[in-house]
Amino acid sequence: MADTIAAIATGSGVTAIGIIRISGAAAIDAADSIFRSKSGIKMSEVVDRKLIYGELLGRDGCVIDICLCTVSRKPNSYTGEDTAEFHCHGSPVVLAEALRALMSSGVRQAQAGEFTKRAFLNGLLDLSQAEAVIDLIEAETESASRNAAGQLGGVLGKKIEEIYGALLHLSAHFFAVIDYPDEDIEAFELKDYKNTLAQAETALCTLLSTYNRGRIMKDGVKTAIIGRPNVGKSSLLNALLGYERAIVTEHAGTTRDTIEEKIRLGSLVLRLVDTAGIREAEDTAEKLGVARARDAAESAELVLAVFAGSETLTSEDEAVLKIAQAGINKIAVINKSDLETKADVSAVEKELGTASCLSSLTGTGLDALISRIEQLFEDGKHIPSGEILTNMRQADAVRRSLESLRLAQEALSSGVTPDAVLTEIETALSSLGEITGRTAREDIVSQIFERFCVGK
Ligand SMILES: Nc1nc2c(ncn2[C@@H]2O[C@H](COP(=O)(O)OP(=O)(O)OP(=O)(O)O)[C@@H](O)[C@H]2O)c(=O)[nH]1
Ligand SMILES: [Mg+2]
Repeated sequence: MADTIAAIATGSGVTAIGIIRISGAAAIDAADSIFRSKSGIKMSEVVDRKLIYGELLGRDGCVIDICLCTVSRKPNSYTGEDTAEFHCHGSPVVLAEALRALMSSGVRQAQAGEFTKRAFLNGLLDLSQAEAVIDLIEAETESASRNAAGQLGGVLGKKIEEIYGALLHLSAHFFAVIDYPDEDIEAFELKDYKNTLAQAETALCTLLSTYNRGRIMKDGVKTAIIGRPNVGKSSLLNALLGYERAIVTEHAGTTRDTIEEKIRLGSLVLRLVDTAGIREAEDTAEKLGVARARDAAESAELVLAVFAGSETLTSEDEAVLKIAQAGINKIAVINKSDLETKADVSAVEKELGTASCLSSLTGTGLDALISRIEQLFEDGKHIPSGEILTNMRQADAVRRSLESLRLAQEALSSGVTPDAVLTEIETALSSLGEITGRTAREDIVSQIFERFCVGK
């Protein structure tokens, strides 16, 4: 039997309410060991999910808080085990002392994600739902939180299980045909098989096609701000952030290293990366900085190529144009619009399309740039409810499953023996099972829960 664990479930620091969770066979006895209800009733005698008012006791038996306690017995609890919760005043000192008192009654400190891991191991959540818990906690936008809530409710797991079920049925039939060739089992209905495989492929393709939006929704849009020195890249970063994050000076070559900051634009999160000015650098540090700037542009979802409108274009600007052209999404920014325009804006627009003219100094034109970025990445304001794939591990499993399904279809069409088709279907099933946790390896499951916070 798993041992009994406890943790402070609420955030560190002073809060209005602080919650301590306990889970395991000894949870309710442990709760009774540090709690004295006002009415005199023991928590072991209280019905599930009823809040009981009383005194919380420290290791020396003295009262350390007046709080509420509730219990939920297995299997009707978050973890599927007996659980107890204290709702205390949110003093870190009180919570830490209560936890120590629990430890001295034989309960141990929970590891990161251990409550949710127990819920998964006890079959209350599948792995996609467990992963949605952390996605929900970490969601930075409304879309991301709604999608995670849908997945916590089982939307993704259900979708995967439907495909899994159809393939499993197919596989069982193949096995029967191979293992009992003389039995009266429905003959190979090739057309049905092809249909099932094609339907599974379409469903997985549709799911995988949501991953790009999902990745952006979860991790934000990596946005590289590039340009030659002194065009106002750091000023643009600061203007977008609304505070002086990066050092700005009139000297070319001020920014040496990349600087990354997140901002929220409506339903979008941008991971802005300010970079060193692109030029033939003399010293090693600047050379490395320029290399990092190029790397940032290469790996970015969006490149903001900044030019100084107040100066004529240079060969360094040409280099920036080339780098930006290779980007997946790019917007030319003609900065310093508060000064007289000397740059050949049409030359920039010929390469990168309509430019956004703005002044990082005065803020003019900044809102228009922000709207453009939002339009580029927002999906018609559609708020998802769990149908968007946001997780790299899950996307990879879908990809591998699709690959196996394609091989299975090829094998079926080319008329090879049924066992070759079956092998591919089995591989596809195994990959799909990783998403819900049917077939996920133990080390991978452990890795997933290590990402959680303690107390969840
Ligand atoms: N007039 C005007 N000056 C600006 C504007 N944006 C930036 N500047 C000035 O341009 C100079 C360079 O700005 P930075 O933001 O440091 O330029 P940078 O591209 O980050 O430069 P490096 O880090 O050296 O590559 C500073 O003196 C800024 O005050 C603008 O919109 N208008
Ligand atoms: Mg700079």
